[in-house]
Amino acid sequence: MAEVKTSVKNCDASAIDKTSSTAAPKRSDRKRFFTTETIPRLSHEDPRANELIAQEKPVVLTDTGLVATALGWDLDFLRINLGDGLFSVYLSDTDKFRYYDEKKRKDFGEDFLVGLERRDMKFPEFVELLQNWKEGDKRIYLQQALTDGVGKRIVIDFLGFNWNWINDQQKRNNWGQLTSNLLFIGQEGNITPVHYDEQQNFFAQISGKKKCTLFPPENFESFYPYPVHHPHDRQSQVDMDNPDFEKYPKLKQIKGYETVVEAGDVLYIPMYWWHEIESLDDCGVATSINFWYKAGPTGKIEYPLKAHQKVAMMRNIEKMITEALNNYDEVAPFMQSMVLGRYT
Ligand code: QVN
Ligand code: ZN
Repeated sequence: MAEVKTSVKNCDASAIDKTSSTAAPKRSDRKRFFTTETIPRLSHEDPRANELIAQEKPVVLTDTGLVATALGWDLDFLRINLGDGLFSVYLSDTDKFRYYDEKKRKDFGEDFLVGLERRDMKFPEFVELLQNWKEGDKRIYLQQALTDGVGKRIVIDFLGFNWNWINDQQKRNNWGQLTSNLLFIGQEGNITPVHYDEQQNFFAQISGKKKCTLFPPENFESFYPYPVHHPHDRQSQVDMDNPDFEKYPKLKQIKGYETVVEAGDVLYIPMYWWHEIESLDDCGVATSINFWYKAGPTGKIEYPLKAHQKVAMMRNIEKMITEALNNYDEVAPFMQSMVLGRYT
């Protein structure tokens, strides 16, 4: 009988025993408590793709060529061409990278614990950490704006992105300006916990695989997001790998949309949609670039309001109350006296 490999990881193709199940890249084996539908994968020329984007529904575009010029950006190439500026690298004690707003953290005070540390380092130092990484070490995730300071080759590739297609999308959907391109380089197994952003996002995969799970803005109540003034604003308080249904009963109602993006794929993540992103084991790092766009001007308001419009309203009202009270401790009692026994 053929020997079955027990090692979790074996990236040397020649060493892979074709008869054992380890021949295929190891996919995530996280247990989930919700059901999902698959996000459609379409050509950017398929009219249904533009329809989905116009309706603010997720879709994977398989052939935009958006970042075709970046598909050769492996670690060796980046080490040579990225330039010798400093890069933001996050280090986590666990597989979760739950980000926090550094400004809100200062204001928040209290004993706010973070399992996440940011360290600025030169790119070769990051590559060294990756290559010497062993089980038990902190996990690492690089996040850097793709702007000034990068080498000439990178600038050329950047200018070669399919700006025609993406500028056309921006116009067609009446979005605001492009605010940033972030480059993410993550270790396999890293998880960005479920959160929403206040921007439209074309999320382009360059290498490796990411499992992306999205939930519509209607799920606001189910995810119990942190208060707006909290450093974890826009993130769910729920631990999706260890859900506490007693504390968060509406969590049971969620139903997701999922996909695995690979090099060349572009996932549209609509504004205010919840998303969780997991880098899968694919024998290397998972590299992505996102394209974040401001919302367009508000058009004619139609009733009933959409879920994402109510989320925006709640955020503004919450901010007003917090500012007016000028004391975080008074926010909860204030909101409760407003509704308890009156609107409940
Ligand atoms: C990574 C700080 C995502 C994608 C998500 C980004 C992680 C955000 C989006 C991912 C991050 C490293 C340091 C922040 O949520 O909106 O593009 O994991 O790809
Ligand atoms: Zn996000």
